Amino acid sequence: MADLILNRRRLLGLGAASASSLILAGCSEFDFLGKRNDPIRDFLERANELTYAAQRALVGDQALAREYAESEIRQGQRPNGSTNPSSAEYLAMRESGFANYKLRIKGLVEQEKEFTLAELRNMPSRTQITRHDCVEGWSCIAKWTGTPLGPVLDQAKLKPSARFIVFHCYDSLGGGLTAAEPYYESCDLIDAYHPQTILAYGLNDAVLPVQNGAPIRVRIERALGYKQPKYVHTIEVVDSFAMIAGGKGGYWEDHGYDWYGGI
Ligand SMILES: Nc1nc2c(c(=O)[nH]1)N[C@H]1C(S)=C(S)[C@@H](COP(=O)(O)O)O[C@H]1N2
Ligand SMILES: [Mo]
Repeated sequence: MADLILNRRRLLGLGAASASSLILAGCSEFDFLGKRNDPIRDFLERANELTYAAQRALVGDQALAREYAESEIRQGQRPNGSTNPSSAEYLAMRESGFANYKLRIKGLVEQEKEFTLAELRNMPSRTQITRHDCVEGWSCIAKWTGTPLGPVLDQAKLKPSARFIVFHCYDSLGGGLTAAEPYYESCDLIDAYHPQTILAYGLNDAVLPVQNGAPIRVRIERALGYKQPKYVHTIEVVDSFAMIAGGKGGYWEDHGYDWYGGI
């Protein structure tokens, strides 16, 4: 952890402020981010690295994402990406109202753990009204309820070598010409232990719907939409994600998106 923070501080002084306004200016036109070897995408990816360092330095490691008032919730959370996982395992679980769902925690932990949905719902909860920004150019303000991830990880006791948290999901994307690939995401320990990072099971005062990631989806409020994994079944604690799937830390990262994905 100390190493991680030190590395961030070392990244400073790279003139990030102008880079971050460039990112904002480009917000609604992100289609090219999926294309490899695109010079603008490459530039923005480097700029995003600066944003990553700059944000952490300027606002501190635990700055909160903005929270909104009830009156600012203007529409339901627009479902995007997978909205209806079709694996036999997921369908059977959905059929039983997720009664037999278990969230598994494995990897660099002292004690592997499994939590049922009821157990997660009985843990301390947090509710927050935040804005979800998708790189496709739309945003939604929604109210999320869940249990903070940090204390859940503490129950499994992270080993000192732990550096990243990987979230594995029930759904796969792609298919057609290429094989379908399971959705996954990852974050560092600072985001994992951020007070607004929750394992969400509620949306806008109702049970989290299937289209938005039932039974559990992660909210990492300072990150873009693709960093908010839905349908999470396993949390894997790792020191590197190089060996997982395409090695870039997430389904969309493997397809060219930036790993940090900060807003
Ligand atoms: N498992 C999984 N998580 C996912 C996705 C997905 O396809 N599968 N799509 C991501 C993207 S790009 C966005 S914008 C949000 C959409 O969340 P929502 O459907 O609740 O609006 O989920 C993210 N998490
Ligand atoms: Mo998205």
